[in-house]
Amino acid sequence: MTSHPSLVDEALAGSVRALAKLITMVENEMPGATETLQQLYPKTGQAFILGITGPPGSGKSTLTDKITKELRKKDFTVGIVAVDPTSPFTGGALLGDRLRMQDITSDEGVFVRSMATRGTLGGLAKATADTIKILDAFGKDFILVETVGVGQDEVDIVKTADSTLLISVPGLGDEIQALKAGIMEIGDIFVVNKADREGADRLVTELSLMLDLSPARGPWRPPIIKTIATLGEGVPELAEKILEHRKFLQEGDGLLKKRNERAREEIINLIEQEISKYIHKMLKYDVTFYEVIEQVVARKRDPYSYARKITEPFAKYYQIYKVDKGKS
Ligand SMILES: Nc1nc2c(ncn2[C@@H]2O[C@H](COP(=O)(O)OP(=O)(O)O)[C@@H](O)[C@H]2O)c(=O)[nH]1
Ligand SMILES: [Mg+2]
Repeated sequence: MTSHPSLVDEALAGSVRALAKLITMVENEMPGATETLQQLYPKTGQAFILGITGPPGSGKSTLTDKITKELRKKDFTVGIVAVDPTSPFTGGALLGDRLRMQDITSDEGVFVRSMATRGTLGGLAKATADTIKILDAFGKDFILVETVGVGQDEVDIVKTADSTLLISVPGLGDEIQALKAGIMEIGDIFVVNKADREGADRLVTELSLMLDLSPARGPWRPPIIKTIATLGEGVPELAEKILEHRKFLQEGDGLLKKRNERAREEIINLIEQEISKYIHKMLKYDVTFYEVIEQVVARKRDPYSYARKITEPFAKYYQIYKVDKGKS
């Protein structure tokens, strides 16, 4: 397997097509994907990754578009990764949405990528993380990741962000309940969008109370910003808060801490994937495995001791490893 030096070189020279091809290749785990990521890895770590999450229809795509324009005014380059399958970046857009997006998609400083829907969300999280790395390696200053904030899997995607915007809107009825369901703590900046609607101020108050009640969150108190995304109202203030949070993380040890935690999880995931890849290969070619299955079903043996037997080399290796690491 080889990496794709030509694609990498073309993308580095500024070819948007090469960049898109490279992402497709890595997304689909085509041959050379890992080598490409290996090659690009030293160039990553420069971009600031901003997660944008909230319920469907809350205005994530509209805000992503407006925040991008604000960042472009400050001469930052921007990569957008839309994980939300209904977002207007995804081609299935309504005409109005497509027109709305047009000026950012024709801007050279902006690269938009929609993630294809995956069979498994684990796969989606990995594909998203890999896409972010590629955009990072190719010099985007900011990478905005739009994702629907509904389940644990989306929360996992948001975990790849340095900073997260949590969008809510008035008039959903149980919006606070929805936020409480596990995602409140991931918000670094709270956005009350559709502030042209009734109930926006009440929602701000409720959010503020909830933040007061939530357990110690450290020195950063998430600000709450009201926006009307369609009109761009409140977006300059929001962009300022984003830059403020970035500065806060960079000047303290926040960014390093987040990235250490992320690297730790990533390394462990990769090791697990490698090991499980070999176990699957082994069992695939092991003709006696079918017998084992039959015996387990017939209760002639138990699955636990078989699992131990297959992984025995790791257990042995661990004994050596333990002593070895203990010494040095
Ligand atoms: N009234 C109002 N409508 C908005 C606002 N922001 C977005 N919308 C509309 O809400 C709909 C959903 O927006 P979209 O950005 O696609 O939401 P997403 O599903 O969270 O990405 C669109 O029709 C937008 O034009 C706002 O601040 N006020
Ligand atoms: Mg959307």
